[in-house]
Amino acid sequence: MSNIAGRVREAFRGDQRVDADALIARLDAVRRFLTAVDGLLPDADLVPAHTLVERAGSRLALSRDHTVVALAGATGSGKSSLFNALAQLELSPVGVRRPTTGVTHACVWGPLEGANHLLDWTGVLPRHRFVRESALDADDETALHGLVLLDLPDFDSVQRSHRLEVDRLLGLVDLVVWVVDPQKYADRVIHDSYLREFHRHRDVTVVVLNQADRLPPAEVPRVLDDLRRLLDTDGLTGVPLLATTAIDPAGMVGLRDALERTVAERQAALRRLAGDVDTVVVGLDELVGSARPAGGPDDAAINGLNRALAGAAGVPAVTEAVERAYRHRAGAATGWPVVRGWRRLRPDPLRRLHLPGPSGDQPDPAENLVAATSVPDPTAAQRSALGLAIRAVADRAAADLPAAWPGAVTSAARSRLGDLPDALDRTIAGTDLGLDRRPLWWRIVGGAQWLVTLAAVVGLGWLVLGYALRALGLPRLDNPMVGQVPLPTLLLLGGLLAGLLVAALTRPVVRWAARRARDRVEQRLTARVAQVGDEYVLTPVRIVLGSYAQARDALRDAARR
Ligand SMILES: Nc1nc2c(ncn2[C@@H]2O[C@H](COP(=O)(O)OP(=O)(O)OP(=O)(O)O)[C@@H](O)[C@H]2O)c(=O)[nH]1
Ligand SMILES: [Mg+2]
Repeated sequence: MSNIAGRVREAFRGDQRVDADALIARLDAVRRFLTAVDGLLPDADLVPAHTLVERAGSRLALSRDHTVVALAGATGSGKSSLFNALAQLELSPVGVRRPTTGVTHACVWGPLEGANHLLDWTGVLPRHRFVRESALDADDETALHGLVLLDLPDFDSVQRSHRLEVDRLLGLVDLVVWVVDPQKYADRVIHDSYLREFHRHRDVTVVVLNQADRLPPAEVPRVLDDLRRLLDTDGLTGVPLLATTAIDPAGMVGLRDALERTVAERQAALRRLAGDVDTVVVGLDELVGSARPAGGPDDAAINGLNRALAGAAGVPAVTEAVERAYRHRAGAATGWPVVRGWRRLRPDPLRRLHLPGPSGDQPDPAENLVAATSVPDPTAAQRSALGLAIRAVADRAAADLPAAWPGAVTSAARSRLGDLPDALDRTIAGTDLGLDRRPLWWRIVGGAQWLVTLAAVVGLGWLVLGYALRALGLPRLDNPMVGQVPLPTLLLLGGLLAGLLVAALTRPVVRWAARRARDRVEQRLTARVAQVGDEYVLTPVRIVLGSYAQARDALRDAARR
């Protein structure tokens, strides 16, 4: 048994007064509960709570100066006889043909006007409403002013409509007087189907053993004891139990007194609703329990989700392409100018993925709306890994929750699964890969490459010119010497060698920088993809966990008597 059920059960205190404001606060708590769990728990489990909120709202809005009391029992137990005896008028026909009463009759003590809305709400037809206010006995009846007494059909009827009518009214009235007779007081139907169900309404339950005159006087206490024992078994320990005789005014005194006290207290309506709240709270307790889940999905599950999202988003393909693109672009900027042009002929690896290509070569922003990139679609394995990771997030988040909740958490985690691919793609497309800027050192190395190449070209031109002059027999050029080597030769060979040397020295640096660019982009993309996971998977899960916490707190407030 959970804390809440325990608290509700312990809270029964016989004729303890119910504070109207406290009751309204409890009903508000039930309302808050329903708002918190709306759409998360099966509607069928919430029907009693919705019914309570609706009924209690109506009852409290109607007259609180009236007390609606129903006479309920098996056919022939004497409900109509008691009704007439209390009213001291023949209002509800009493008969030998069973069942006699087919529709509910009502008698109001005091003016009918105030009670009419209440009777409209209970659905008693106007032609079956009576007023017990006669000038002759006005004083005798004052003690019952405010009583609205209902004579119900039999609940064990051969007529199904009677039973439905009884069940409907038992859900609405403020106090029930269960009428049993010496023959049928131990019948299973009344105990199993009715009295036991009312054990949370002990303080608005009265049981009368009618037709007591049919028993030898010495037998009455024995039958009452037996009945008391049965009531104890029904969970109705302590409810008022009286013997009545409808055909003898002296045999009505005890019941009349009990009704006068009830009417004077004006507590029955509140107690009945308090009992209803107790019943509903205990019913809901199983759905909510008292678990205090961790603040949200745990870190290991979130890391797993982020890895799966990165896989499904194609982050490895993009980072790979970034590394290659870096090498490609750096090579084009710093490579040996003699072969640089040839490099440019090869496509940029990022362009192939429809990611920002070489500077100024941005993809069309309109493409960003849907399927912005051409990053390969996730494979079946990546898709199933993502499914599993989402499941793991939900399972871990719902691990401590009662059985009704994990389903809601899983649905929330998967609720935006359909939007994920586009969201991931847009994120990849919108992430700055940091390759737009041409680093200064590329330009310096590139400039150096041009210089040495220029030197080689000058040397070559010089040599060619020297050969040409010699071939034409013209005066020779004076080749300055650097050490043993003529300057043009030095320029040509030195330039070519220096170009190759710079290219060879730059290559490992480019590789290293490309790996760094790849790591940087990987970090950036992983963070962005994690944001998508947060928005599309974790946030819906947190919302459900928040609803759970609100529902649990609301139910705890509703349980507070
Ligand atoms: N001796 C005796 N007879 C009673 C008493 N109360 C009711 N009766 C008789 O029991 C029979 C049934 O009484 P009703 O008042 O019609 O019983 P009911 O519970 O209204 O029956 P339904 O309307 O069919 O559900 C009638 O013949 C009554 O006269 C009582 O206290 N003593
Ligand atoms: Mg009757």
